[in-house]
Amino acid sequence: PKSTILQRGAFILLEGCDRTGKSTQAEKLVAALNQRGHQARLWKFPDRTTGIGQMIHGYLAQGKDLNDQTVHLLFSANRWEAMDTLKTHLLQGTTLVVDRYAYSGVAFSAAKGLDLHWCKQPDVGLLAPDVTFFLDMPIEESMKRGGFGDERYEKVALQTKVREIFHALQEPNWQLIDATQAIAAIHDSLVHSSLQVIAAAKDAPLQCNLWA
Ligand code: Z5A
Ligand code: MG
Repeated sequence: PKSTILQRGAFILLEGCDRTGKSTQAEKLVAALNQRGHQARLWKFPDRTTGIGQMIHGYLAQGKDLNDQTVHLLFSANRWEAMDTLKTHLLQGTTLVVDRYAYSGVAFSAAKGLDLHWCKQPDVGLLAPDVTFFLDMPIEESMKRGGFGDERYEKVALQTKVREIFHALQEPNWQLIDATQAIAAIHDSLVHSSLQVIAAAKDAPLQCNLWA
């Protein structure tokens, strides 16, 4: 008889510097997975819809001043407040395509000068992704794309440091993606890899051990 044990969804993360196409790809990936009969949904960090998310939005987009440590902890709290919901989705068999996560949190705060080890601590023990697609390209190239320059962190020197820190944070389950490729080419390779990750994750336990 067929097993009645529910198979969990996969935690698929897209990370990278600004304008590397994370949101474009995340949306397309969710649609492609759903089309293939996998239940998938998009989750974006920061989640600007919560109270904490609104404080983050005020800082990023409206020039509200907060010190670097406070902002860092707000981004982390914005992930922790989502954990129960994310776990429920995964355990119900929904694959989550997540647009930015703790790696962005550490990369931006450490680029501003906070200690790297300190930066990682508040996120220790979060759900760990099954795969991280790291969309990477030279900052000079991404700057040519639409929208760059609208928010607080969109400056070349800072973005260059952020990119270096992302590279230093790479883990064995990261897949480096050349983000200068055409949207369709990147999409095809993300779908291909994601189907493999979904198949491998479905019988594996949830990992609540980020950086632990
Ligand atoms: N932040 C933080 O400090 N700490 C944290 O813990 C977290 C985040 C989670 C807001 O994030 C800021 O928060 C961000 C990091 C910091 N810093 N900044 N600035 P956000 O995720 O809300 O940022 P965003 O506004 O969504 O932009 P983005 O993520 O930088 O862009 P993207 O999602 O990578 O790219 P996109 O929107 O898909 O594409 C950008 C443009 O390029 C668009 O016109 C596309 O049509 C075009 N595009 C996309 N792909 C291609 C290809 N392949 N070729 C050509 N053109 C393309
Ligand atoms: Mg985005």
